[in-house]
Amino acid sequence: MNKRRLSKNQTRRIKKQQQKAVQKAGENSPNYGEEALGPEQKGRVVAHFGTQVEVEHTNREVLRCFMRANLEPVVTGDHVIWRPHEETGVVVSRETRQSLLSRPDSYGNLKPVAANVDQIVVVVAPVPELFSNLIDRYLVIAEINDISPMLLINKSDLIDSENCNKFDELSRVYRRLGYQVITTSAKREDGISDLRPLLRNKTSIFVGQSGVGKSSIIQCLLPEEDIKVGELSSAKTKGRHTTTHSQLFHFSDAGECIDSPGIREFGLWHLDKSDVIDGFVELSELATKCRFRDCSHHNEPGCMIKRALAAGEISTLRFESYLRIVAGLDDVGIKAHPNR
Ligand SMILES: Nc1nc2c(ncn2[C@@H]2O[C@H](COP(=O)(O)OP(=O)(O)OP(=O)(O)O)[C@@H](O)[C@H]2O)c(=O)[nH]1
Ligand SMILES: [Mg+2]
Ligand SMILES: [Zn+2]
Repeated sequence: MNKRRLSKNQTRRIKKQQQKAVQKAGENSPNYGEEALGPEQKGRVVAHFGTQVEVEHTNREVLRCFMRANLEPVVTGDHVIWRPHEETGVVVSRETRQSLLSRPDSYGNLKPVAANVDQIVVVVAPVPELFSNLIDRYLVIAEINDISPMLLINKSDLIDSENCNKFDELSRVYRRLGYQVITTSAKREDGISDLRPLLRNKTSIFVGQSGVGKSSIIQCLLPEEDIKVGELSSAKTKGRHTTTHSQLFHFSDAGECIDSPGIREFGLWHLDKSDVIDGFVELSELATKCRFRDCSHHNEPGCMIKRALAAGEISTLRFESYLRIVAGLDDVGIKAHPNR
């Protein structure tokens, strides 16, 4: 369950956005009469395209569905009730969510990304180069939504004597914090058998920058699926946003994974300072012990975080990352840039 409390302003803003989305979906809904629709059935949203969704129902059959007018927005991973209409269907209601992963877009609107997700797999690679503190931004989102994160370093075939220190350090820092870190090469199919058991019985979403190989890894896990991956040339550039919508796939034994579109930026403007510190597992507990309740952890006496830093008990990189995220919190509505 979501353990954080939203401020009144945040709640108001989210409500307003939802109303807008409901209105938009309603405008695009066909107006079928009750008698034209078949009986109610259960299903799960496996893909989301603007105002339509793909719903998987019995026998893993997938059907394009419209939304009933005035229905709250649904996203990939949602369990829904739908009613058939000729070759299509209409989603008439949404079941309660166990979790919801949302993140703000570059215009400051909070967008739901996927629902009923248990695990966030943050994928990074030597190419494209990692946005500054992107991993920590994802970890904050995961921690405050109570969705367990893991870190996946892909393209291990591109790790060489020049960049290996950086990736060793990354693994060390995050393992020390208790996070699972795994290394793969989708190209050589290395590490895939280590990854597979970590995804069993869970719904995992693969997230990260465009071009890091999210779809390629899912293709290795599910060779029978036909998943679109980026052109070879884009591996050398920043990536081209090959995946355009979140899509849910099943593993043959148990569990699901969701491929999601790569991101360009990742603002955290919708959070406040206390949310951010909650997302830094090694800082949140210490912060409660600082002498001053409103300690900014800069220069105050009795700051436990400063003390732990001096004793080498916490990573300077992570602390700097925390400060940078907090410093960018006031950029509400401004196009947030990850390198701030
Ligand atoms: N060398 C190498 N290249 C890889 C590896 N995994 C993926 N690639 C290449 O990286 C490029 C991008 O891969 P995708 O799987 O499309 O990346 P993505 O993260 O899904 O990108 P978006 O859908 O745009 O978010 C493609 O050219 C892949 O062939 C790997 O392990 N090693
Ligand atoms: Mg992709
Ligand atoms: Zn402090």
